[in-house]
Amino acid sequence: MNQVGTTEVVDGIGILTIDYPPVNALSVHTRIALDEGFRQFAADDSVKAIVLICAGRTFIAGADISEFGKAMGGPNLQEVFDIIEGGTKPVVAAIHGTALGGGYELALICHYRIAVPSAKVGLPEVALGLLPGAGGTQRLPRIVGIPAALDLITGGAPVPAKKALELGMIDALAEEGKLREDAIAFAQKLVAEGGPLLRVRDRQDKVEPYRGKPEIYTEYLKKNARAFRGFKAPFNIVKAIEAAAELPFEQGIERERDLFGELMTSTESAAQRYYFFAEREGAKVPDLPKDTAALPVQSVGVIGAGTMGGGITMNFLNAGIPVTLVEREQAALDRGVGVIRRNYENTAAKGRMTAEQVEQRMTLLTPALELDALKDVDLVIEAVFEDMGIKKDVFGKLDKIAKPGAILASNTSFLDLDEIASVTSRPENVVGLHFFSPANVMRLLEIVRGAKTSDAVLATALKVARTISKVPVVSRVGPGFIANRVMSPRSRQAMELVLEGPTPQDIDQAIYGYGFAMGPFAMGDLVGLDVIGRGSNERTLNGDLVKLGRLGQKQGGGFYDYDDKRVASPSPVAAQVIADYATFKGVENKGPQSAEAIVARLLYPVINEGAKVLEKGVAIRASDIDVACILGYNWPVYTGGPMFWADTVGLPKVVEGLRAMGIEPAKLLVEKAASGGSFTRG
Ligand code: 3H9
Repeated sequence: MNQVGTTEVVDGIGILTIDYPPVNALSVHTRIALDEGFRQFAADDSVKAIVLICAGRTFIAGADISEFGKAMGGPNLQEVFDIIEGGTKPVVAAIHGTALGGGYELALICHYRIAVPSAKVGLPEVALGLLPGAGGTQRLPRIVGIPAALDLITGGAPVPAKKALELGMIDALAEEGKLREDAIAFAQKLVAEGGPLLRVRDRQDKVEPYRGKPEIYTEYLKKNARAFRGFKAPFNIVKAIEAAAELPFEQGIERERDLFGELMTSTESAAQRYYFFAEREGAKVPDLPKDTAALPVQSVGVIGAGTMGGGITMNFLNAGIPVTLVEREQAALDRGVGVIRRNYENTAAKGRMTAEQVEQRMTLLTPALELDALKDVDLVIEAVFEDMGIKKDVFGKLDKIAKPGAILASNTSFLDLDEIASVTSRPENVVGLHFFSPANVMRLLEIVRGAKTSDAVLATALKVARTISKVPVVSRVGPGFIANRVMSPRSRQAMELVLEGPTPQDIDQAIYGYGFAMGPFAMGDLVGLDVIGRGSNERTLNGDLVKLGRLGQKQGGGFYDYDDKRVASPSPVAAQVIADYATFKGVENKGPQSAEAIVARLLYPVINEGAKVLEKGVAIRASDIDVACILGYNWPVYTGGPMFWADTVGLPKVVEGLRAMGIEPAKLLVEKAASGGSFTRG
């Protein structure tokens, strides 16, 4: 047996322990260990039942995603599963941590599943653009029925053990910390009772009632049309689950295999698998020594109780970290605290939190009117108005108030962090923590590393991100950092293109068709054209609409007209304003364009800006740009983000497209295109 598997026999129970850090993925080594362990126990007459358990932080968390697309060595998963399922001795899967994907499918092959209360089980393959390809789509419906299986597999969320027990996904709960003992006792009881072996594949009771009802699936797809749009996996999952109801088990497995194969070779899944690793790469900073110790952050101060400050505050309260929230005026402070409370109460009203939890969080919050209240906190995050003068004033004062060693962070979204840091006596303790609005919901956190930010402060910011469940990407100082900067050409191009012929609806539809939730004009109307155009004295298209009282959805329409229910329709008034503005700018109307051309016009420049951000070392790697755009701007994840998409399109085509638009491609982009290189592959 290799080092991944260990076997022992305790009172007639064979115990196979898998130990393959970090998450016991079903790599070739794990498959060999399973294969050898189960064969050994099958041949050992002293073994009456078997417990499969894992060492480390979790049960098996799934197939080894890094093996996908490569030649598979050793026994394949099916061969291993056949040995277990075809065996004559009862097998109990003993689950802690997370039994996910192929890991939970393996547990479903076992005759019984026992888990500690803190464990979670589930089939999250959909997030990788896949479906459970090791029998999960055929076995889970046989346990939970068709409707629950549809939600569980297309949703992919891991199910906590107690809920899993209610659903039948596990058979028993073990005591926390006593999994091994309880699993052995469970197995011994099975031996003592000597009943027949139950195989999930043989069960019919839960699927039978749904046989011959194709409308279940069409209705399900209709109901979820919005959520599934653009993805491939949910559609194949629904087909596979239908097969579980309609076909004999073996044929269902074949159907699952075909549908899995289709997904495995799709661009969507390749993009989503790339994204899985990309999210985890963001926290890795090559020049940050691995052993850099993070500073303790046990208390936080937030300056500014507006939307941003309030959202930031909630992240820490959610993580159990006390926050002192400072605002200048009592009324604004009360308003900010009130919004936080209301947000929690709304969550509680939806049943996602208890009233007690609301109070627990609120007691962690200390509202204050003076910066002096921040003298003892470990980390201060400034979220005041985006103005260099104001920020410098705040940091100057903070520097005198905050205790030595406290970290001073700014939530600035485009100002020069080094200039802000320069007014303090401790620029090494200054860092940018750029949250995206709503800050309590959006998962992206851009960590801005100033010229003088110390390693310890950077390491702390990365740890803070993990503590508050954010996905970090590290940016150097530069205008707009990563997400805002690379995405800004999209709206600029839209405003230019709309003068050349394509209408706002043509452009919005093309961008929606690409996979964004909304096009730039619908978005502008939603945010408010007065808000977007604020601060500019020049004549602009937005400004012309605002002058006519067209502020967007909230008043008078904007690029669109809106009815009472805020349903949009094309606006003849806006069309005239656009035509007049085009005349003023001397732009000739060249007529409509294809959706493909519109997408290229708006999004190739984003790729170009991404290349510049990389070239200048603002972003560490292309995948950080993709993560920032996907999480910060809802760029459709199944395209992989702008840089992965650029590689899918082909860099020479992007270069050519940019030149045709009169845009000079970034040097890095040109070089990669010429040398056959890529941003994200290899
Ligand atoms: C599948 O099973 C297909 C089958 O149906 C069919 C087959 C035929 N493989 O997330 P973390 C790495 S598809 C390889 O930071 P956490 C991860 O990259 C699979 N590597 O930890 C990271 O590496 P590094 C279905 C994996 O504690 C390290 O482990 N399963 C895998 O926050 C730690 O990860 C899933 O989709 C993997 N499967 O969360 C589950 N998983 O340290 C995917 C993790 O170098 N995994 N790594 O950056 C997860 O959801 C989380 O990792 C988990 C732990 C909840 C398990």
